[in-house]
Amino acid sequence: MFIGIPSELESALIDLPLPAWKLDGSFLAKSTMERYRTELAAVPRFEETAATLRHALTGEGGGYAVLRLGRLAESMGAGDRFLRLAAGFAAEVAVPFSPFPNWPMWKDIGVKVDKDPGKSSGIGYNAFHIDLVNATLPPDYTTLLCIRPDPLGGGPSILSDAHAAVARLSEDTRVLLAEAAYHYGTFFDLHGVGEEHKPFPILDSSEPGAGFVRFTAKMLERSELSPAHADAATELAEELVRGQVSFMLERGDYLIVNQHRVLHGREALHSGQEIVPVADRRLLLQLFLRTPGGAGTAV
Ligand SMILES: O=C(O)CCC(=O)C(=O)O
Ligand SMILES: [Fe+2]
Repeated sequence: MFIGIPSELESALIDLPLPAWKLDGSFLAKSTMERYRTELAAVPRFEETAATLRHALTGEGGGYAVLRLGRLAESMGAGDRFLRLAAGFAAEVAVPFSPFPNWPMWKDIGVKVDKDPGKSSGIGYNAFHIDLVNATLPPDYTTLLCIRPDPLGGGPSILSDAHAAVARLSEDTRVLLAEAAYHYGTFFDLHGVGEEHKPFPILDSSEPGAGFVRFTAKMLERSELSPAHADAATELAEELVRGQVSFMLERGDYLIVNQHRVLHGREALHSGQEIVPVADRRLLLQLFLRTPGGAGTAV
């Protein structure tokens, strides 16, 4: 699931004059999508790399990919021109958008030592979840671009095939997971992701292997659930861990996750974050994608 960039492609991308992106509401403007596509399609070996990426995300047994953009980040610096290239790759998968009206398209995930350690930008174990779990239309893809790994060497990413985990559970547990008995978090002023879903079922009524597994293991400690539903959710969380893969994102790695198939999270950062200057701490940039033509494309 690691996709390297052929050196021919790399050298051509370094000089590619992609313009600044424009948004139309919370979505990447059509004019930007088209301009990036036209520029990138003309670069040797781009189309085959984009096809490999799409196959990794949607093909049998797939669901996530890591594009290795580290040498590009090295030669270009991880500034705006690099972010345009990463957005160009993302736009080959689906339409980039920002659900948060007051945030830029790429949202910072830094490290905050005072935050709930288990939540985004916290220093602890970030348990398996899909992003925007309590929206009726979670983003089809979540993407994380690594600008700086943890200088102390912690925080590997974890990924797990959600439908495979569900398939290992008993029928009784699956029945409980299909009940609208779960809730998590707050929902305020979000765009392009539908309405608040509260309470929600973890499994929707679609056939096995299809639909979102609408789950966050963070609810186990932070939401009040009935004992039976809490037990079912705990079993799912355990199966996700049993099936997990884990790896460290390096500078310039671009992790793209198909939220219909794979749940993600992150192991704890290394201890001692307090003494790392804020400017040296781990930094990811997050971008969400919406599949064109799918429900929820309209702003
Ligand atoms: O820090 C990470 O690697 C993952 C963060 C994450 O999943 C999130 O903020 O939603
Ligand atoms: Fe996440």
